[in-house]
Amino acid sequence: MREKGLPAEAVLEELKRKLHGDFTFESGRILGSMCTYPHRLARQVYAEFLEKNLGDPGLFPATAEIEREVIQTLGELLSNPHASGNIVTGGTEANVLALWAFKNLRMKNDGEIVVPVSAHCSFDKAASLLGFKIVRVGLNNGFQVDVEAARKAITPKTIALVGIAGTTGLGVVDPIKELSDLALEHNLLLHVDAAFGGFVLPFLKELGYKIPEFDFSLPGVSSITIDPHKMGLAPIPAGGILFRNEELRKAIAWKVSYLAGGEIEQSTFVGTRSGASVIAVWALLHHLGREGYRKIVERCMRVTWKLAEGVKQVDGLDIITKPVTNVVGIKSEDFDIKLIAEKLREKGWAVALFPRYIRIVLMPHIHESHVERFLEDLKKIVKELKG
Ligand code: 0PR
Repeated sequence: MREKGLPAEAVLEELKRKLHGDFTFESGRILGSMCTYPHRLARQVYAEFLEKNLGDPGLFPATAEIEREVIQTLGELLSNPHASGNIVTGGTEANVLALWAFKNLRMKNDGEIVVPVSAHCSFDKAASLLGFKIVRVGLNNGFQVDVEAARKAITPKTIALVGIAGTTGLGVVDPIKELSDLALEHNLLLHVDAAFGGFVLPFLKELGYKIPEFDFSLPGVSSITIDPHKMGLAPIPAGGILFRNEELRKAIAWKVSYLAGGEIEQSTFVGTRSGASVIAVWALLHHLGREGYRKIVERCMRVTWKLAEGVKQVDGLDIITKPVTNVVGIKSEDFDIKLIAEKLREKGWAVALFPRYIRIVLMPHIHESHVERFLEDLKKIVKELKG
């Protein structure tokens, strides 16, 4: 550390220079991320209430009340105003918390969780932390979990099933109703990872898209992850974990008695945590409302169709499957997809590379003009590869 501090302006100058190398959402070049530029109001609110700490809610009871309201609103969005939960650091913490609760409720010596191969790696982290075994099951032609394979994977040690509503790779939705039936039939818990889809699917439904049920309206669903810092437009960190009822959440509740604000019950992984994040989510839910989120999702889907149609017209390329949400998988029978991704990155496009396809997420910061420029580069690359 330097002996004598620099003036604030000099520090800001230096930071601007140092951070120049980062991608920015405004550039429209970040095509492979599930995060986006936070909404202007959320940035303002976040900065204003930065000191609020939900790790000691006795000091900030009004902020704690705001969190309860946010959870209730998200619960309503997911067909259960009585859901119990927290705004956490992200989808990883939310998924770990759900499985932690399941473990505390059901695991004896060992336990297994049946998870689609398409699931996010946070489930592997959860298994490693919590000491249960993940049993991965394959997908059907629509890249959704194969429910029969899930059924066959159930053993006497199985505690729970996981379904995904908006997969990390392709944004598709597992047959959650069938998983819910399976969970009820075998007395298993069911966690739905809607980290991405939670802020997309309810609005697609309102826009008239045919969206299968995926939320608490299905009686077998025990918990849902829904992340405001993805399609909710909230600043990082803001994930969400909702349990069907208080009893499930209580399975991970810890009493902390010595705090300045008095004894509390904590059901998050972390102690000290951002109240500003939660307040920013509250502000967005109130400012945008259903109508605002519907408009955002509608625009994202328009851009998604434009990209999907454009890709189909490039000789040698195709989309993996018809987009269900604002995610497009680009594949090629003729060329090495890894090579195409490398060339796109050389041209300054930040795309995500999966084993068989390039994933593009049409987040709100991607406009039609960005898609047009991207398609031009894609065509150039394919032309080059053809020689
Ligand atoms: N569940 C699903 C379905 C996810 O897609 C993700 C992450 C998570 C859980 C975990 O969420 P956190 O990252 O909030 O813990 N999905 C994004 C992805 O893998 C994460 C991401 C976001 C990656 C922005 C890159 C990036 O630039 O794409």
